[in-house]
Amino acid sequence: MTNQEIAAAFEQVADLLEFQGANPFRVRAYRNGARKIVDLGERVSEIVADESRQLTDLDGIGKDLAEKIEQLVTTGRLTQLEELQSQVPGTVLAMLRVPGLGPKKAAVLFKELGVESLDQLRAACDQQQVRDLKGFGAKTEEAILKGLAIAEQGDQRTKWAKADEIVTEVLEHLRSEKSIKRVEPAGSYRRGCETVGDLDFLVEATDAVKVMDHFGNYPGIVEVIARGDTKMSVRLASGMQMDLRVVPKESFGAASQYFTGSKAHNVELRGRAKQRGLKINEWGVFQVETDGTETYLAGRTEKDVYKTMDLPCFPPEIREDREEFQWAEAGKLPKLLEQKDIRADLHMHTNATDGKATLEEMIAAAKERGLEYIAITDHSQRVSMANGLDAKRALAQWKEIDKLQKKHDDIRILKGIECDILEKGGMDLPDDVLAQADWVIASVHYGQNQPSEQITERILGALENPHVDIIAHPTGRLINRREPYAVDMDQVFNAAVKHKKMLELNANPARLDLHDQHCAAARRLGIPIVISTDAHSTGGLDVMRYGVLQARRGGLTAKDVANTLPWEKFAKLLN
Ligand code: DGT
Ligand code: CA
Ligand code: CA
Ligand code: ZN
Repeated sequence: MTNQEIAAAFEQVADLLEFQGANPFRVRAYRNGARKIVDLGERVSEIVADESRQLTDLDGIGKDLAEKIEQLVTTGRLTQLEELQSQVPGTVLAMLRVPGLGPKKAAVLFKELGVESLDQLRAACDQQQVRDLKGFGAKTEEAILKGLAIAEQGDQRTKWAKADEIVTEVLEHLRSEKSIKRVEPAGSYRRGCETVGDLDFLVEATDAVKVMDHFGNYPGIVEVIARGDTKMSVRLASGMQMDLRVVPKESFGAASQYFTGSKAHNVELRGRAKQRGLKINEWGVFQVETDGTETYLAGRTEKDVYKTMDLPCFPPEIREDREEFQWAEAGKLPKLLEQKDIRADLHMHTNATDGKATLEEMIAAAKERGLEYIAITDHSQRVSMANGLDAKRALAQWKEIDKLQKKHDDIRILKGIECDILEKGGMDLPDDVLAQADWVIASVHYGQNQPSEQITERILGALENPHVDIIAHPTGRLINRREPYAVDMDQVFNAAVKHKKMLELNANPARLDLHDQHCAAARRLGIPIVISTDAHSTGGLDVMRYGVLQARRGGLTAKDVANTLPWEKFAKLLN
């Protein structure tokens, strides 16, 4: 069981207790526990397994939480959570997941209006009953309606980063079974999609029964949905489904190809095969004779499968039936970006604003990660919640950076700022201040709900400012939580070309903004993309890999990404 899953269970307990009107201190204990577990630098399950260590030694974890963690790790379940869930209707649980609607508000809706499902909630909002409740108002009602739309379109898809944690654990579990020769993930996870619906695993083994028994023992499984001779589907406590298939050696590549998808890519591939008198399925590639007999041609590796079609073994990230077949035919399959190509990280915060680490700690962490140049980009004054920098504090920080630069000759530290684009348009700091920075990021944090024309104007205004180098998280979406701004991206792309600006691919797994198709569009237009972590702690620097994956899905090569350039070349691009 991952730390994330344990934390999610505690968050759910807290939500349900709060919904029931439990003692706020009790509620807070669970929330604090959840946060502690997420922030912990190591796996809780390992501490449980280690006889020489005690969970209660961790700060913020008392005897009660420790017992619950042990139960979760060893059985994959939490009796207390199950009891609470049985006391509250399932439809109310769905309500708690509506963004903008916490357990407290849900309790009021339940008590005052008898609302206990998403449908009833929508009806109450439509009839404008919600705005009259104490502590709600028209704005809240609107926010709930928006949240409903997100909840209804299924927030059950899991963010890739979280899926990756689960996959890592499941692979480790599966590989401990000796009779398993090979196991590989497939599906949308392997294609690096920003969210995944369910997880797909392929196993090469001779004894399918043994494999499936072992798979079923994975802690955290709450339900076996189906089990056949070679296929098994299970559900995890988080609700995530996992499919496992056992395949013979001669079909492993064919099965990998088939179950990696995407469906659209497979449909195109099979259509092409048919034209050649071939048949491709999860068992292999077969020559179909006129009398209907089939001869096995290939299937051990994916490469063999594609080779029968004179196609290259496409990187999974681009198997979407977008441009990959044309690229292959023209012999122009891009050599996709790799993590090792990244030389710089140009968006990070320190504890001068809302970061956790000091300037020096961020520099040290960047060096540890082998970065050749970085930009320190704390928030500007408008972001008062984050203690944003005014002109004076920004200039003082840059002076400090000049000093530190002298101590570090092995990394280049850019004096940067993440400057807000004001609601009424214009930058949050005066031009003569921005002129003294090496690197200016422009961001929208306020007025995100403005109509398209207005918010687009603001961003175009920033692109026209000669001191601005780049727009951060250009669409503002938060996966599963917040829709993108109504910004007209075509205009943003055109302005970026015209004013020779860069665009950020924010690597935070909750943002991944620009999304993959935007990256592809930027590439076609020759707009340099900068992949940045937007780190708010030293550990935050490690999210770069999610951005790299997203860039690969957009078909980006090292050449398309500016922070792959050596410093001298990047400096030239800046000027
Ligand atoms: P997901 O789970 O919704 O994030 O997306 P996938 O792509 O993982 O889809 P999933 O789990 O339903 O199936 C895994 C792969 O299996 C899918 O990418 C392609 C293949 N596949 C599934 N159903 C079909 C089908 O009806 N036709 C074809 N050609 N391929 C299929
Ligand atoms: Ca899947
Ligand atoms: Ca599946
Ligand atoms: Zn930032």
